[in-house]
Amino acid sequence: MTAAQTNDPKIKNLIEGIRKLDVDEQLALFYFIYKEMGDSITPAAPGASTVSPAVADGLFNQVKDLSHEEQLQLQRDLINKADTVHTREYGSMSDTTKLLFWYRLAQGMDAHTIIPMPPSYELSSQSKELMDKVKQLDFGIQIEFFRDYVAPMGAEPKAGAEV
Ligand code: 45D
Repeated sequence: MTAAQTNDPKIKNLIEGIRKLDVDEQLALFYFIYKEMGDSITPAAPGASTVSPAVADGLFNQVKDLSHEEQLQLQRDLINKADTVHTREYGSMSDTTKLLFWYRLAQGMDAHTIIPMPPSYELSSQSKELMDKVKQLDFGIQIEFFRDYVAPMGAEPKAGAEV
């Protein structure tokens, strides 16, 4: 379920820049952005009415039970749009629910139920530049940017009851 993508050129350029990074670097950058945003992400945000916490948690709980290596692979699969049971389930979620799912993953990393970042991981200078640009966006635009970034990830859900 992918809503219309923004036409805001600032957001488009940023997303294009990020998608050019390799998958692991995208994951790392996304985590650093999460860290940077910290407490400004609150589940009581304006779009909260279009979010399905039970759906996000349903997928999150499945991921939590995987091995660390499988958890990392699943996140790579989402970015690579690989077609798996999990990425199809992801693809069936609303865009804001996808965002909540990523937020849960990041929280899970902090709680060590999800594979954490290697402690010495350093962002490339290219990623740091992108991060600075994200930081300069107004909060509302940042949210729009995140939503557009995570919306096309994963795979299309199959028709009918099949997942
Ligand atoms: O070994 O309206 C590497 C809601 C290297 C509410 C790695 C919201 C190799 C409703 C690949 C780096 C809250 C949903 C390992 C709004 C290696 C609403 C691992 C807002 C281990 C607006 C890297 C939600 C890994 C928002 C595992 C704004 C990286 C949510 C994982 C924002 C990175 C969420 C992850 C963000 C990043 C989540 C999981 C920014 C997640 C970022």
